[in-house]
Amino acid sequence: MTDFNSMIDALVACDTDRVTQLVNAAITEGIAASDILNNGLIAGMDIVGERMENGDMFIPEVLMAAQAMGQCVAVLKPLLGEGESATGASVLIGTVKGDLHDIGKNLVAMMMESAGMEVHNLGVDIAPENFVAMIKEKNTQIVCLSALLTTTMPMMKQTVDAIVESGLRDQVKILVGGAPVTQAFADEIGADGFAADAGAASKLAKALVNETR
Ligand code: B12
Repeated sequence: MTDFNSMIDALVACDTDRVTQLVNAAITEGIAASDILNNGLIAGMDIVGERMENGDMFIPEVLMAAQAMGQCVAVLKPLLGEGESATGASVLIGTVKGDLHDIGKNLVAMMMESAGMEVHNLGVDIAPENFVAMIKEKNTQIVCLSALLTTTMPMMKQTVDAIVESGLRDQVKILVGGAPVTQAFADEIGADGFAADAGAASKLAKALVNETR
């Protein structure tokens, strides 16, 4: 029987082998990949975050937990498909300049890919001008900006502003997300949408693509 607490404990303990083993066991038991992700892995990362904040866990350990999470996400990836597709939509996704967090952004990319979108994942620490250059190169319809730090949220606004200045604003829909980001912030900086998790992000992207067709 799957016990999400053991999975959470193993992730918090940075025990990659154990957490991977528990994820595989849960899959064999028929637990939905999205439940494993939300109730096991993301719940575990939340505890890692709290410990980090309280000074009970340090960067090297947080990185190890993040790596363990990455390995499990790779196992879940083929199982996270999403039915209805938005085939052909070209999506750009990246973490804004100054920010190196990529786990959530990669999950969003993965959900969008499995929904049939053509996703160009630019990586982390992406400057506004690089987003602009890639929109031109990839003929993008949806731009997704991720930020996990309150200090890099203003870079989202700078990126939106750079897209406006480049004259490309009417061609793209801009989505923003990441733990500190809210709908109110998205409205304030002139983005087209916000979603709190990868599943909702993918649904929103599909809805926006269908709207513009
Ligand atoms: C793992 C981690 C790290 C790892 C990152 C490894 C990696 N490859 O990503 C490392 C160790 C490198 C790291 C470094 C730092 N971190 Co850090 N980190 C975290 C931690 C524990 C987990 C983040 C995570 O992966 N969560 C799981 C994913 C799945 O969730 P998510 O990212 O929120 O994504 C979901 C949604 O937000 C949404 N989403 C995400 N992106 C997008 C984009 C769009 C368009 C949409 C629609 C939706 C969307 O969908 C995702 C999936 O459902 C968080 C704590 C936390 N619980 O958030 C701290 C945290 C974000 N870090 C923090 C800090 C302070 C730092 C450092 C400054 C620490 C330091 N002193 O050096 C550095 C900064 C480095 C930098 N320049 O970026 C703080 C930020 C505080 C703040 N107010 O800004 C946090 C909150 C920890 C804390 N409580 O103090 N960190």
